[in-house]
Order: sequence, then structure tokens, then C-alpha cells
Amino acid sequence: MSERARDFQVSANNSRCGGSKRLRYSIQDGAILNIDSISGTVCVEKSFDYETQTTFQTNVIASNSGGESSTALVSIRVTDVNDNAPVFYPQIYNISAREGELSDSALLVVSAVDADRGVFGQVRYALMSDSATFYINISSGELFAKRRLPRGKYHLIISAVDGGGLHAEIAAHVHILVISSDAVAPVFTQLKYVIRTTEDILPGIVIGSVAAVAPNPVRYSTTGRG
Ligand SMILES: [Ca+2]
Ligand SMILES: [Ca+2]
Repeated sequence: MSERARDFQVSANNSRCGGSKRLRYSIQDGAILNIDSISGTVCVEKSFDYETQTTFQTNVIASNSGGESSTALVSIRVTDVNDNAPVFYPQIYNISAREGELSDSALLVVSAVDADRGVFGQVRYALMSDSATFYINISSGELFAKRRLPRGKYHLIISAVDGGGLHAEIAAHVHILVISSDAVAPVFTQLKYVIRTTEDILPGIVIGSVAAVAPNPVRYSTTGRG
């Protein structure tokens, strides 16, 4: 059953000679599924979310007017649909680069996450502006300069799309300040930091750290979603 669930039907026989033929169906976990007591059609009361739960089991009961009953197991396997678009995090990037430099290293890595799995969760990036000067690795999100950059400011817009064709609702914005070759900008020790934490972490608890090196004291700030 997909996250957009369909109804299906259960059936039972009441073959005892002379017994009542009137069957009634009922189901456990009525908050999630509902069953038509006459036809046995099972309906969804509450949407499934593949990202939360991929299987679900419950019992259905068929009983006759004589008080006899039997039970069957209904096992539901939820299949993934593309119900999540990529989301950039962070959505705004501010970096500086030195004029006249051309490096094989990426200027930065943009990142969008998609809660779906498989192809539906695969994110590809595209540069929507200034593609004559910059290019992006569509799989990794690494942003490179195509040529030596003159001093100035650049504003790039980057989109993300998943394997099912859903686009990120909000694009990423990259602000690049190209500074004098004499200036020394702080340099992060890594272009991308991955920090894992549990969902029930309390505010104020340290979950990781980042580091940049520079000849002068460095101040840190964040630009993503709060
Ligand atoms: Ca999904
Ligand atoms: Ca998706």
C-alpha cells in the first residue's frame, strides 16, 4: 500500500450447516484503519507516512450472529511515494575568495536533504545564475570557479531537484566576496561538517563544533534556518 493508500477487502466463509450466514467484521487499531462491518472493506483512517513507518499489522475479526468468530492478520506494507521535496540547509551561504586565484578545490559545498529514499531522495543541483563564471557538481553540490575571479561581489542562485522531479521550494543563495589577493580570509578546516544528534536533545547541549584558521581572531556565525 502506498503512502496514498487504497482500500482493500477481507472476506470470510460461514459454512456451518444451519448456522447464521450473517457475518460482521471488525478490526483492531481502529484509529489507523476502519473496516466496513458488512462488506469487509478496509479503509484508511489516517495517512501512512513511509518515512516514519514502512510496515503495519493488525487483526480483523469475522463473527456471526451465533457469537462464533475467527481472526485473520492483515499485514500492510507501505511503499514510498515522492512526497518530500529537497530542502536546502543552510539556504544562504556567505564566503570570500581571493582575486586572481584559480583552484581545483571547491569554493564551497551546498547541501539539500530529501526525506524520501532511493531515487525519490536523490538530490541533484543546478546553478541558476552566472554559469559563465561558476559551475556546480550536480551530485555533490560542490561549487567551483571556471576562471580567475576579479575583485567584486557575486550572488549565485542554486536549485535542487529530486529523482522524481520535485524542486526545492526555496533555492539556495550564495554570496561570494572576492577580495584582494593580499587579504587573508579565514579558511574552514572542512567545507562540510556532518553532525548527528538525537531528536530529543535539549537546548543548550553541545552537538559538535566547526573550526576556521586565520592569522587574526575568527568570529563565527550561522546563516541557515534557525
Ligand atoms: Ca516518501
Ligand atoms: Ca523527494
